[in-house]
Formats: sequence, structure tokens, C-alpha cells
Amino acid sequence: MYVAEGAPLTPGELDQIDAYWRAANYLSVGQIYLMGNPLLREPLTAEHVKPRLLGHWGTTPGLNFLYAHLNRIIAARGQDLLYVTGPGHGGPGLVANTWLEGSYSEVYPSISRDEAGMSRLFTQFSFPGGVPSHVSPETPGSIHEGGELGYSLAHAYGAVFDNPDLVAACVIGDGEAETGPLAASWHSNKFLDPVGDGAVLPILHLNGYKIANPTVLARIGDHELTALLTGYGYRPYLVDGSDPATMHQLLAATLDEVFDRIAEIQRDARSGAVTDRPQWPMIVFRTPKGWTGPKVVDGLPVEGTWRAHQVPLSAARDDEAHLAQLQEWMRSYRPGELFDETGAPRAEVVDWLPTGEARMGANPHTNGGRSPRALDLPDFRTYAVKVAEPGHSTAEPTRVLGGWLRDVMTANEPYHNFRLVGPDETESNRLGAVLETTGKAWQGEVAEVDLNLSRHGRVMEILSEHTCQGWLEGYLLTGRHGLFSCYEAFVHIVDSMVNQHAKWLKVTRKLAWRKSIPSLNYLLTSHVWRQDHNGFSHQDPGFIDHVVNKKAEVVRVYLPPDANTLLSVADHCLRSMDYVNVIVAGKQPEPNWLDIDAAALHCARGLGIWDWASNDAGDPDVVMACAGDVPTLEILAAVDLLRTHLPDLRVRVVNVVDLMRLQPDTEHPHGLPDAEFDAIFTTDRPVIFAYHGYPTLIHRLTYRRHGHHNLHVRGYKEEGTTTTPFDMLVINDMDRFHLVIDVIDRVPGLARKAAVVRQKMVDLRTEHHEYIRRTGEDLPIVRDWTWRAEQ
Ligand SMILES: Cc1ncc(C[n+]2csc(CCOP(=O)(O)OP(=O)(O)O)c2C)c(N)n1
Ligand SMILES: [Mg+2]
Repeated sequence: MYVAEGAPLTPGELDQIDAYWRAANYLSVGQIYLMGNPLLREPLTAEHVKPRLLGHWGTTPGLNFLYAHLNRIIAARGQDLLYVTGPGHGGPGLVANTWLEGSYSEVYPSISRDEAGMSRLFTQFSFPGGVPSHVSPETPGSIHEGGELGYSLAHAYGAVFDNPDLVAACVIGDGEAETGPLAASWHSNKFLDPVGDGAVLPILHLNGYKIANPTVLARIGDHELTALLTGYGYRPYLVDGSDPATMHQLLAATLDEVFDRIAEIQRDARSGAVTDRPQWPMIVFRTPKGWTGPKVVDGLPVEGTWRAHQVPLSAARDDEAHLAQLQEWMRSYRPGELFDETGAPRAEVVDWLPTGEARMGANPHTNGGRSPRALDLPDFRTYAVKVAEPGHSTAEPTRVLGGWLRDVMTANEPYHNFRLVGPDETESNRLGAVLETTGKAWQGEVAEVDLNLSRHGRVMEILSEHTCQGWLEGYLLTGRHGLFSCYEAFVHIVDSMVNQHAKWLKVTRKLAWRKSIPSLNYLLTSHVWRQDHNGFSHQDPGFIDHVVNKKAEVVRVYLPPDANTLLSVADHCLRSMDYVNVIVAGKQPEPNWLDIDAAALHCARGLGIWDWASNDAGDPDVVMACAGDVPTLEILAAVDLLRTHLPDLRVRVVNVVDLMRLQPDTEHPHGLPDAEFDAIFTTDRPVIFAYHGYPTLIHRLTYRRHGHHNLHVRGYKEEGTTTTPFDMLVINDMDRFHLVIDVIDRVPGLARKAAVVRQKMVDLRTEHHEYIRRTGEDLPIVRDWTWRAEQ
């Protein structure tokens, strides 16, 4: 590893930066422990100590040290810089720093920079009605909560894509570095364009420990660690030690060198002088866990060990010795030198800090972006497929969407604010048209056989769903737009990440000072019903269930039944803000049901009666409902059979695009009022519902509805394999024949009258079973079926 030389700080500067660091440490400890006596004007007593001691000290002094020195870089160079805190449990540190720089009190005026404000600052931390323990959305300057470890580096890269002047300093916990998502995201440097993107400065916080264990990276020796980081394509600089004065000089010298290096890389790339992939600098910051905290507690070593992780003096309220030690610890920062009589930070402690938007707590990138801009969206209607008759032509919906996305890409190229991410599936998902206007980002070596790779591409493909998700989140959190296209089954890999993002959105909605950010849009294609060639491993529609657990005001789920409805839904989603939108759509040739005007109207309604497919004359015997492209086809095929074999049966067809319409309006902003729901679905007729995913979800969403007891849902019931497309439906009992059987079984009085039809349906299922085993393909009556307009 490289070690920077020199001692760039004058004695005065060293004192100043050290005082700032001590102030940040003092304020961090105060937040963890105190609810009174913030300036230690009187001897500390039990009443000053919070009853529940919550927080994480161990990582905090390191975070504060880095924040202090990054302030110096911003002040000296005017560098546009944001700070990503991988160990987000170091929340008190970020709150302390933003309070010192003033950005905290601007957002929360009651937490003023005086004694009363400091008292509130301390009390509110991890306290009922106060602020959470992590670098939560409530923390100014944060785009990364860091509670769930692993996503810091991907977020940092996402933030700097298309922000050429921005540097994201990203602190990575050495424990965090053991996670899969973090391990994969080192490779982001193969996708970062030094011309059009900014830079990330990864800082591995090698404090040696996690909660109760050493970290892997701290115990492999410097040789292996250097090889690992170099192998990831970085140039590691070691900042190692525990003597504050030495460490101030060393980190200052190192930061000078790495920021020079970043500037040089960018200059070389932007002038066209160098086109090779640069070896970006990074820092290995090896300092004791719990640095400057209690060295020994109850006879056991704490500083520099895993014992420093949370609250080192856990009995400060009840144990005299702990209380005395806490007071001694806080006094060791010499608060009298740091804060004046009013409790404000002394001028010399903070007068060298960056000001205004240059402060990391006020960087506009961290709050909706420096220059947020809505997307210019070409009129989706002009991309429509022609539909003269419902069901008479076919299209590959995602391929049609690809044409529109290509032009979205082109229209917004001047603003550098739109990216498509995915794990190696853009072409497979038939969105390849976008590659007519942009390339796939790639800074690695290029072979002759490669196609569409480009150093400046805005399609981002890496075979890590975690990294895709992290990049996109970072990009959105800094005010730009994007779409994540993914195989439906494998998007589950990011279940937990979408949880965290949805939580972020829920909390930010309540924070008036937080600006809106563009929605997180998923296009899930290659879905459960059309993964028959790949088989069971590729079949899983459960992401919808997962997302629907999140707060209603945040999540939206769309199941467009054909190409034109997909266009309309995608247009809607790319215009929206602050949501998680999930679109599930097929890529295989499928019937076109609606012309573009009908499609737009249907999507605006969210669900509706398809009159042209119904013969109920306003009074149905049965409602045939569907949500999803394959279920829609199957319902219509079942309706065709019903109309042929049971022509007197009055059938109403209802299609659902916006799944959230099914919930009552008391539960979801898109929910249909009961009166409307009752009118469409009836309260007393059987509803046979073919649904794209697991049937239980439809029951969950509709259980309060009056007609719920009449609702019979077919969907995926975990029967999957490599088989024919229609067999997938048969093995899950959602095929047209079974749907007809369901109708016969559910409509009162029909069972006896339609016994022969029922038997025929059972026989057709048997015939199907034998036929596919003999021929390897579906029955011609299934393969060649089309909707008959004349019925
Ligand atoms: C994904 C995930 N798994 C487990 C945890 C529980 N956890 C919280 S902090 C921590 C240790 C973190 O160690 P490190 O990244 O080294 O941070 P630091 O030493 O700086 O506190 C763990 C395991 C978590 N927050 N996230
Ligand atoms: Mg650690």
C-alpha cells in the first residue's frame, strides 16, 4: 500500500482540525449518554444520563476524523463533495458534524447552536419522539442510512454517475466489506466514466472489528489486503495509526495526494490524453475502534477492540465508577476550549469550515439533486401498435417499450439524467433498441466480438442485482431518473434493498425539508409464466407480494396486459416521484387487446370492464377477472369456451392493470371506493380471478370487499418446471379448461346443466397432458387460439 509523505498542516491548522474533531467526538458521546448538563457545567450525576443508552460509539471517532479532514479538502479546493457513511450506526457522528457546520440547525431550528440547542441535540438522539440512531433520512446530507450494511459503495457510485464535478467519499466498514453486495460493488470502477462521471473515494474503515468479532480484512495481513484491493483495480493508500497529531498530518497528506490524483485522472481523461481505465485511489484507514474512548472498562480492554462497538460504559446511570469514567472521558475533549459561554462552537473551532451548499450536510446532491429535472418523454401514443380488432395481432410488449425507451434516452441525452440498469438482460428482455442511441457502460478491455460496449454508455449492466439496485438508488437519491429491468424471479435478490429504499421514501415524505426524488421503477419481464424454457429456478412471482407489504403511499404495482397498456404505464411511472413502481410485463409475442386510446383510458381507470369481451348486458352470472398478460389471455380463452359451450351464460370480463385498485380507498390512495368495486365485481356473483402471481395476494387485497366470499382466485401455486407455456398454466390450474370448470362449479345451478361441458374440459386437460409428452409442444387448439371478434 502507498503511504503519503509530508506534513501539510501548519501547527495552527493542526490545532484547529484537532479541536473540531474533539468537538465532534464530544457531541457524539453527549448524544449517546446525556439528557442534561450538556456542557458539564456541573458534576455529572445519574439524572443527566439517559435511562436507555443506545447508540454506537466504536465507529464514530473514525467517521468524525474523516469528516473533519474532508471539510479541509472542501474548504481548500472548493471540491463538491458528499459523504456516504457505510457504518450508518455511527449516526451520532454525522449529527454532530452537521450541527457543528450549521446545516443541522438550519433544517431543525429548535436544535440551535447554543446550550439549549445542544441539550435538545443530546436528548433527542435515540430517544422516543427524537431522531433514530443511524444516519437516517432525518440527517442532513445523508443519502444512505447505513443500518443494513453493504450498500454504501454502490450508492456512492450511483450518486456520482453523470455528476462530473462531484466526489463521493464513501466510508466502508471493514465488517460491511464482508457482505456480498459490498464485495461486488468494488467493481463499479469498471463502469465509471472519468469523462462524464464524478469520482468515488472509497475509504475502508479498518478498525479491525465488527460487533463481537475481528473482521476478515483486518486479519489477512497487509500483503493480501493490498493484493485484494489492487486486484479490484484500486490504488490503496494506507493511513495507519492512533496518535492524533501524527494521524492528522498523515490523513491530510494522503487526502491531498488522492484528490490531486483524482483531478489528474479526470484531466487526462477529459482532455482525451488517456483512455485506459484509471487506477482510482482509495484509502485504508486503520485506526482503533472506539478511538479516544475508554481504554479499559471493568478491567477489560475496550478501545481498539470489538467491545467499543456500542456503548462502552453501559451502566453509566447506575454505576458510580462508570459515571465517573464517562465524565472523565467527556472532559478529555476539553469542552471549555470548544464551546463558548452560550454553548455555541467557538469561532476558531468552526470558522475554517466550508459554508453554504459546500457543507456536506447541505450539499444539494443529497437532497433531490443539484439541478433536478423532469424527464422529457416522447408521446407514447406514437409508439403504439395498431389494434383494429382486440386480439387479432400480436406484439412483444417489451420490444415495443424498447422503442419508446430509446427515444426517452435520446430526448434526455443533453441532460445526462436517465439510465437503464440491469443484470446482463437488456437485450434478453427485448429492450435492445436503446442500444441504437447509447452503449453499455464499460471501462474494461474490449474484444472484437463484443457489441455495444461504450465508455460513455448509459445502459448499465453488471451481473449483480445488488449493484444494479445500489447504483440506481444512488442515482435517484441525487435527483436523476432510471429503470431497472430484471428477470422477475431474480429481482428477489434485492428484496431487502427495496425494503430499505421504501423505508427511506416513507420517512422522507414526512420531512418537509426533503425534496422529492424520482421513483424507483422496476420492469420485471421474463416472468413466471414465460420461463418455461429455463424452468423452476426462474419461476417466482413473489416480488409483488414483498413490495405490497410496504407502506401504501409508497408502492405501486402494474400488470399491463399488452403492449399498448405497457407503454401507457411506463410513461406514467417515469413521470412519477417518490414511489416504488413495479411493472410486470411479458416479452414474448402476445395478443394486442387495446388500441392506444383504449389502453390509456384503461390504465387511467386502473381496472375496468372489458365490454367488448362481455355478454352480461349489465347483469352477469359470473365475473371473469384477470390481472397480468398471461392470465388475461387465459381468461379470454376461457370466456370464448364459455360463449361457445354455454351461450346463455352472462359473462362479464374485468381486467386489472393497477393492482392497488383492488384495495379499499381507506387502505391505499389508488383504492377503488366500495360502491365502484361492488358495481364492477358485484356483491353476489361468483368472480373467477386469474392472477399473475400467488393467489393469496388478491385475497389479501380484497378481503374487506363485500363480495370477497365469492372471489375465487387462480394463480401460481409453486408448480414450475421446464415444460410448455400452456402446461405451466395447467399444472397451476389456471388454464382455460380449468377456469371453465371453476365457472361451472361456482355458478349456482350450472353444475347439473353443464355436466357434459365440464367433462369435456377435464378430458381436454388429459389430452393436453398426453399430447405434450408425445410431441413436445402445446395442442394446436391452444397454440392457434385467437379471440373471435364476432361473438
Ligand atoms: C446486513 C447487516 N447484517 C448485520 C448487521 C448487524 N450489524 C450492525 S453493526 C455490525 C458490525 C459492523 O462492523 P463494521 O462494518 O466493521 O463497522 P464498524 O466497525 O465501523 O462499527 C453488524 C454485524 C447489519 N447492520 N447489517
Ligand atoms: Mg469495523
